[in-house]
This record gives sequence, C-alpha cells and structure tokens, in this order.
Amino acid sequence: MSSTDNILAASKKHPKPADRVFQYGTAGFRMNASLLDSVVFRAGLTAALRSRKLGGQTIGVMITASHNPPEDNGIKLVDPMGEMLENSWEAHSTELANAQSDEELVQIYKKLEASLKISPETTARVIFARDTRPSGPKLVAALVDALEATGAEYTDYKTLTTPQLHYLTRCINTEGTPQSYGEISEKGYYEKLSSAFKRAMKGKTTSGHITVDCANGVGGPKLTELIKYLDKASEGGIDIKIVNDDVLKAESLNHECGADYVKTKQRAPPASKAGPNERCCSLDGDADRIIYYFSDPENGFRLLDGDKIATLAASFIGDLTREAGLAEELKIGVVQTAYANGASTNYVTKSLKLPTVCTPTGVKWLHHAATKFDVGVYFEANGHGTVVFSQQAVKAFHTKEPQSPAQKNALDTLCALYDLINQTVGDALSDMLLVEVILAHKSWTPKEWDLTYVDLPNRLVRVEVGNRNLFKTTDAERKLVEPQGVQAQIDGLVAKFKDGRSFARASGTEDAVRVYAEAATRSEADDLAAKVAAVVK
Ligand code: NG1
Ligand code: ZN
Repeated sequence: MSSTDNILAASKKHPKPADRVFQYGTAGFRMNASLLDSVVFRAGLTAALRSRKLGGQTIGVMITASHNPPEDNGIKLVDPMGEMLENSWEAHSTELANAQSDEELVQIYKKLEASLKISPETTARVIFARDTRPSGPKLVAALVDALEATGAEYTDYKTLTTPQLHYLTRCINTEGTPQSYGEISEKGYYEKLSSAFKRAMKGKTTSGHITVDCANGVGGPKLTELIKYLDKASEGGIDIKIVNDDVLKAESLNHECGADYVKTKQRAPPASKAGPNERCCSLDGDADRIIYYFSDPENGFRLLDGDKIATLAASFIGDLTREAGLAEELKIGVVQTAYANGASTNYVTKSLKLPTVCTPTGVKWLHHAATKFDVGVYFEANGHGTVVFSQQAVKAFHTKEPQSPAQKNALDTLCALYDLINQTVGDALSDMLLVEVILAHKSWTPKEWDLTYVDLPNRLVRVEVGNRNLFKTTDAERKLVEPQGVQAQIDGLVAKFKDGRSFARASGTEDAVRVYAEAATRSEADDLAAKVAAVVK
C-alpha cells in the first residue's frame, strides 16, 4: 500500500466527531479526552510532515492537559530546538484536525506536502511522551497509528514532564554539534540539573526544607527521581518534602492542589502542612509551571508568583553579570504579559533598571521576545517561564578572562546557571532549583524575597460571553479594538480609580473573556473588575 492508502485506512479507525471544530491554540489542542482520538491521530500526521519539512529533524509530541481536570487531555508539538511549534504550522495542524472525512484528510495531507515542498521520501522522526492521565495510553495508540501509517521513525518515552520532553527533543537535534544540549535520556536530564545545581550553589547552603506540592501529577515521580541525584542540605544540597504525589488515584490530579489552584484560590493546598515562614511551592499537572508561597505569621498566606520569580532571577543574574564585568556587553531584559502585576514592572524598571517588554499571552510569544536579549527573563504571572541566554552570552561566560577571584566566581556561577535553567521552555523542577540557588546565595527567607516589592491589589474574572471571537485586541492584548466602543468605556472606568489598570481579552484556552483589574486597594480592584466585566458582558 502507498502511504496515502495507509493513512486513509488508519484514519478510518480514528473518526472525527462530526459536529466539532478544533483549533491548535496557545496550549495546543486541549479538551475532554473522549473527543481527542482523531485530533491526536491527525497531530501525529502533522508531526511527521513537520519533521520531513525540516529534513528529518526530530519533532516532539507531548500528550498532556497540564492544569486541567483529570478527564481532559491535550496534545502539543515541539520544534527541533525544544521550542513551541512554529506559528504557521498551528494553522496546518488545525486544518488537518478539521478535515470532515478520511478522504478529505488525505487530500489536505497531500496538498500540504505539495505546497510546502515536503518530500515523502525524507525520513520523519518523532519522539513522544505523556503525563499521568488515564486517557494517555489510548491517545498514544492513536498517535502511533498515525506515525506508522506515514512511515515515521518514533520513540515512546512513556511518562515525562512536559519540559523533559522538550529537553530530549533538543538533545537529539543537537547531538554531536557544538551546541549539544545534553545526554539523550531521562537520566541525562537529572544528571545535568543536579550537577549544575551543585556548581551554582558554590558551597552555599539552603536552610530548612522546602515543601513541594506536585499536583498529584507527573512531577511527583519525576521529582522523586531527581532527589536521588541531589545532595542533602547538610552536604550543600537541598532537603525536599513532597506532598500531593498520588498518581494512582486519577481523580486527585490538580484537585485541591497544584500551581493553578494556589494561584487562583490564593491559598496553600490543604495537604500542605508547612509551618510559618517555611518555603513552599506548587507545580502544575505536567510540571512546567511553578508558584512559591509561604505562611507569614503577621500577614497570613503570601504568594510568590511568576512575577516574583522573574524579578528574583533578573536581579540575581543582573548582579552576577556586573560582578563578572559583562554588564556593558550583555543586554538583560524581562518579558512579561499584561497580567504581570504593575508593581513588578515598576520594580524591574525603577529598582533593577532593566528594560521590560510586554507580549500577548502564551509562552511562545514571551520566549520569542526573550531571545532578543542576551539574558531574557520571561515568566507569566501564573508561574510559567524560564531564562534564555544568547550564544554570545554563553560564549562570554566561558571565555572571559577573570581579573579577580570575585569575577571568576561570578563567571562560574553564570556558566552553572546556563546549565541549570531549561533553555527550551518553562520547567518547574529547573525553576525550583534556580530559586533555591538564589535564596541560598542571598541568604534570604521567603519573607525577604516577598518584601522586594508589594503587589498592587488585583482581580481576575472570567466572563461568559455569547461569542468570545468578537473580542479583538491590540497593544499586546492591553486594548480592545473590537467590539467598537468597549475600550472607550473601559478607559472611562479606569480613569476613576487610583493606580487603576484594566483590560479584557478572549481566553485562548477557554470559551470566555478574561477581565483583569488592578487598583490601589483590594475593594477598588474588585470594583473596577466587576464594572469592566459588566461592560464586556
Ligand atoms: P488564556 O486562557 O488564553 O488566558 C491561560 C493562561 C496563560 C497561559 C495559557 C496556557 C492566564 C490569565 N492565562 O491562557 O497565562 O498559561 O492558559 O496554558 O493565566
Ligand atoms: Zn503545564
């Protein structure tokens, strides 16, 4: 049989639900798992096409729905350097996902081959993994059917965190080159992180232990594994206490735990029994997001979100580049979205004296903007982010001749941070070790970190609207251009509030419009959010 016959035959086993329209959004395809069989099959075809288009470079596929409830699942494609799938391919993937029949699917597949000049003779290579959701194995079977039908070579990495899959994708595609990213194995990931952590600590010590809430997701077993590679705190390492690591009880995933729960509910997960001033963090269901928090004896629950992690990292790396004598040479910047607290933006520009850039929501936009700097720090307020270094920066860290022991120290630490920080995507495990390194170097408790700046009171509300696609934005989603007249009303409301700021945009992952508001006091922020929500509705 020809490959098109194979695809046609295989597709018949994965029929598309007739009444559904699918879209590759900010988080790939994500929905109730029962609707995903055809979507995953067709995303497998997209992955193979993408690999062939890139001359047989390996494409990654991750099956996960991150912080969504256990009954959901999703699929995302990863480009060769471990980055999110290139934008134009989201449209190709969407087109394949929506073909109305098996025959039409094959037609679109052939059309894409022709229009994108893809040779069917080129070997396609794909690797994939999944999180711990019960629907994972069945969706993997659909993916494998697609890869076999199109004749792709593939490797199943079973369960991994999303960032581990990104790591492996980059390792495979850089193997044997000067940019080689690491050993191509899960073990290689743990070894790289643990050895970099040790070098970055430089004999400093972490105090007490950290409680890590693993959202009852894949981060639990993977952190348990990572711990085996880390020294104890008494030996210059770290003591980690894990909570919410039950991956056998499927319904417990992201239930009353995890980064999204902590961020939206503004409280610690009930299972966490950490004492006052103890460091705590929560991962999300696929361990690409992290949020810190602690209980302050005076002020109660205190959240240290993505903005606080970004500012901590930017301040530390900024100091190191100055100590290393590289401040003139290297451009450092912080990339945020409109959801970043205004106080954090202020802190970066006024106190750290670093530039900030605002991009639309979605990690791919932040990542792209961050690569424009030599050191690009990017985080969404919800805890998804990382720090990316330019080739020039990495070269400078490794080749600059130190003029003093202090300079050597700073350069060594920068080299270690480059290895510690996942360069492909936000990685909760890597980000946690980064925060721990910084707090140890600064001898800071979470309270001192919290005091760097005070968040403006803010409120995020979800508004159900008739058609969210009517909401069109500009200026990195901070202003509405449609529906006409709505922005003027929002501006009018904002002007009445001290330190007021508010915007509305259509969610890319849920059928709703999100309204965000900030103001000088809690009640004013709530009031502004409610008024803007009423305008939008
Ligand atoms: P949407 O639904 O487009 O607001 C949400 C998060 C994003 C990002 C994506 C992907 C907020 C306000 N939005 O996007 O930051 O994480 O999901 O998961 O938190
Ligand atoms: Zn996630």
